[in-house]
Amino acid sequence: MPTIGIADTTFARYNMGAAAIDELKNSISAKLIRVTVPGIKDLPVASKKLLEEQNCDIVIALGMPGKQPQDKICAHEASQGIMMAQLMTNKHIIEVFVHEDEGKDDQELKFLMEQRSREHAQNVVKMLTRPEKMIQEAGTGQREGFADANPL
Ligand code: RDL
Ligand code: RDL
Ligand code: RDL
Repeated sequence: MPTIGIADTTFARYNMGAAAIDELKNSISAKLIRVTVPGIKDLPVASKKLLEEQNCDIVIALGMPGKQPQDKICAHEASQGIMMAQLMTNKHIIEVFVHEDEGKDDQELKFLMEQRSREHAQNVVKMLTRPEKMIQEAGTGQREGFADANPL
């Protein structure tokens, strides 16, 4: 049975970790280990600890970069840390970021945070148990949250 780590933040305005966990529970028989940290810059080490100390096979890291310019820089830095943690552990950390300004209002933002968390949880399941399904979807314009893009 695989072990999946879930790392999320208290900064986010929606419980992204709960959405991901609900989706995982309905889709895969796995041990789930959750950790919540203050913000996205804390996700890289939280994820690395899940991979190395809790022996997770994969981690889903969820967070919400805010609207301000300093938040966008913070998101870029957090992403770089998440990528570094992946390279250091040779394991995937699926980064689920929803920028606060991606939704035109609170309702749409809530929808996007819920939906992107769930769709990336499905990516985690596929990468872990059915990598051939990912190959079938290659080049099909998949997006998480809003509608997929048109394949050419
Ligand atoms: O280590 C404590 C904090 O520095 C860390 O939690 C940061 O990720 C918090 N944070 C910011 O400092 C910031 O300027 C966050 C954001 N912006 C942000 O947009 N989203 C976050 N955290 O999740
Ligand atoms: O780890 C899961 C995702 O974070 C990761 O697959 C990203 O590469 C997905 N992604 C974005 O989050 C984004 O804002 C992509 C793009 N933009 C993009 O322009 N092209 C991509 N992925 O292939
Ligand atoms: O094609 C429209 C959007 O997908 C595009 O604007 C993306 O850049 C939005 N986006 C993010 O900003 C992000 O941080 C996406 C992701 N993460 C993601 O993981 N999956 C997406 N979009 O489909």
